[in-house]
Amino acid sequence: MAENKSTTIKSEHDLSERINWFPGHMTKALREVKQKIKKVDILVEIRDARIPQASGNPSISEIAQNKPRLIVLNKSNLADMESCKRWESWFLKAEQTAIFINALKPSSVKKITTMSRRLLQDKWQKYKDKGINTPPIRMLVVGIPNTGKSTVINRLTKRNAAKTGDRPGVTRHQEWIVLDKDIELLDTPGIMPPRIDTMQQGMWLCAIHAIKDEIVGKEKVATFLVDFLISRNSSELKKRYRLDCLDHNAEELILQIGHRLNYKKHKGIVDYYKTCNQVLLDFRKGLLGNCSFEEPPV
Ligand SMILES: Nc1nc2c(ncn2[C@@H]2O[C@H](COP(=O)(O)OP(=O)(O)O)[C@@H](O)[C@H]2O)c(=O)[nH]1
Ligand SMILES: [Mg+2]
Repeated sequence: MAENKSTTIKSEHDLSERINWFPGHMTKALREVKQKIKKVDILVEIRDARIPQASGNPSISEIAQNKPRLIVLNKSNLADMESCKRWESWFLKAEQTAIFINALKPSSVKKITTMSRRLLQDKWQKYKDKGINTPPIRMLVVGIPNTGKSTVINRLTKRNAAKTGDRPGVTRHQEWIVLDKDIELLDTPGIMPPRIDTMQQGMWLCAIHAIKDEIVGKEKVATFLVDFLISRNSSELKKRYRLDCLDHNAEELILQIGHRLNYKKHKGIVDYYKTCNQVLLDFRKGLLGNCSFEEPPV
């Protein structure tokens, strides 16, 4: 993979060639996650609320060993609220437990422990009925890159530290972080590689930065994104860069944005790469408005 990393994908064929490399990486990553899963009672799968299904990894079902799974749709503060509502109903119908959170908000992250306890309630009740002392619930955070796994883990840990106050809040014994008397967290997340089935999914994953920009090239990711925002008639895009109208193609608009930002090279020519980079930075900070890429299947 390394040798091809810096090249730019020019066509769909080019991308599908790249997709073919993932299985090798996937096998190794999945093997590691599989080992971690063995140690826990519940999987907390962090996804991106802007692509609720394509930011998951279907292979997780195969290696989950029938353990309960909580799907956490993070970064909901960057997603379109109406779309989140549609997905909420979809997950309910599909009988998958999914919650929307914003990991930057402590109260939101708290939902994870509450739901985890609820998902294991019946199993733990059986222990109690038999008079067996209930073990702590052990959980593992899994997910593709950049979905917020580390942020979630840090928040869950901090919450506990704040609560306990006068004694060491985070008890580290080996690899477990004690979150509460009845709940423990494996301290390193299981990192799942993204699975790309289509060019469109690949581009969504690039937009949310689950795939490094270098794989596809910043220009291509930014062009895709601006195209998407044009299709949504994004007032935020227009406002942010003081554009007169969006009645242009993505390349033309990026050039206009470059002019507005005064990102120029010699002789006043727009620095296209720098402009694309800025658009991506702004989008990922939420400065180009809330948006969701994927809609629930009908
Ligand atoms: N806006 C927003 N940003 C988030 C949220 N959760 C995480 N981030 C940011 O997303 C980036 C990646 O988060 P990180 O926890 O490192 O992801 P990881 O690769 O899955 O461990 C960081 O810049 C976080 O600050 C969220 O709910 N909302
Ligand atoms: Mg991380």
